[in-house]
Amino acid sequence: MRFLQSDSIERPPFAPPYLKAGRLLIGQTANILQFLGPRHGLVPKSAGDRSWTHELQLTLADLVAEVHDTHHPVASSLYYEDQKKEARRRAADFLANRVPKFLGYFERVLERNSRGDRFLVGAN
Ligand SMILES: N[C@@H](CCC(=O)N[C@@H](CS)C(=O)NCC(=O)O)C(=O)O
Repeated sequence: MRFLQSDSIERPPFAPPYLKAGRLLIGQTANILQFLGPRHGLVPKSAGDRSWTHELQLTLADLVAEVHDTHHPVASSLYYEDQKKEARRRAADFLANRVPKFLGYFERVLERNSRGDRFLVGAN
């Protein structure tokens, strides 16, 4: 984290993870994947498919943030031990309502992918 506070970095990422690729320093998981995907042949070529892939990744980022918040429902800066009561309520609601909504969504995306229901985007 000290590295990210160095004055010599013109475009500092807010937090890990970040990717250093030559002279580039790229933060935010979805942004890192958007950079790596085309370079490693992991996304289709069309702009529409790439935008859709990125949309799904951003939705996954929303899910990850909600998972985090089950343990830090009052404040990220507080220890889990200091917000256990609220965490219990938040986790119960998360499991009852949010997990089915997110997983139901991704199930539908899988089913509706006309190029193969084993993948969210494209045929592989
Ligand atoms: N939206 C970011 C989240 C990154 C993140 O939550 N990083 C954590 C460590 S894995 C962190 O250091 N957060 C510091 C903070 O939120 O203050 C991503 O998808 O990469």
